[in-house]
Amino acid sequence: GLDKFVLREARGSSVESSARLDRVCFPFIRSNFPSILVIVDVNISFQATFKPPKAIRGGIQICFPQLGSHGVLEQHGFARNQFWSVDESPPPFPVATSNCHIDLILKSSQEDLKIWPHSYEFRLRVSLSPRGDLILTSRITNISSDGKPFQFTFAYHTYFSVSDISEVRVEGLETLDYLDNLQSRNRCTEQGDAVVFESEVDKVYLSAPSKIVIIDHEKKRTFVLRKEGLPDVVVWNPWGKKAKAMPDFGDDEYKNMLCVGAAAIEKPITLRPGEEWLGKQEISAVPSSYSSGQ
Ligand code: TA6
Repeated sequence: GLDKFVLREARGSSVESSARLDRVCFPFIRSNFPSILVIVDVNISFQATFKPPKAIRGGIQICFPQLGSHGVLEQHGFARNQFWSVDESPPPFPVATSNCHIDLILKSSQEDLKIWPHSYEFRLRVSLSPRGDLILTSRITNISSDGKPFQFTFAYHTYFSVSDISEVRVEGLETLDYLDNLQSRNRCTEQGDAVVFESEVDKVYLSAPSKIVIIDHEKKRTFVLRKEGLPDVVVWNPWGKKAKAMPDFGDDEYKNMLCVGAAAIEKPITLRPGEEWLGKQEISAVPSSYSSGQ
């Protein structure tokens, strides 16, 4: 429950009853266990704008009901730019989650309905497991009374903090098909025995396995990302030229970040009235002796 946590803005004060989600999620610190932040270690740009309605460059952005600019809505949809409320009495969870959690809720506002005319309830549970894994579970319900289904795409756009992008290796995506956003979303196939980074990357890997590992050799650390209900994986690094063009991102910050996030993009989710969808992402950080076969 809320009393077990201190939720902090990245460089601001504690959040009490409502908050913008990109501010709430990270850093996310259990009051009697402040090293959680170090364990999870997501990246927030030093140039990030903390003033609404601009989304903060970093953390884990909740992209709903659209990822990127592929649709009529603003980039990554409106959910990441909204104020969410603490959900005091969420309905029972269909999957087991840790006792150490907070529930947040977003409902369609009159403003949202003008641009996306579908009534929804979006419940997000942010949990920490006893060993420090960070688990995000989203439940989205179609509560329309018009009898109509709606469709959406979704991503946990996760900025990992890495020591040197050129030394990072991502395993689990090799040989998969992907949509390349740098080539008009052309469908291509990944070659090689892991994904490594030498230039700008902006890809959506399709039908990815439920476990992806991000190996940071220099920090001797591996992030393990596990997912459910989210077939795709977004991978993004802007590299130098794009970084320079982004006002809320330092010129060299691309060297120390990598976005890898569970997503549902290629095949949008369809929800009929009364239906609920669940999408989960879990991140663990383990020492680098870890091998992806474990
Ligand atoms: O990774 C998908 C993507 O849409 C990229 O094309 C890039 O724009 C990135 O997200 C960052 O999005 P943001 O809106 O945070 O600048």
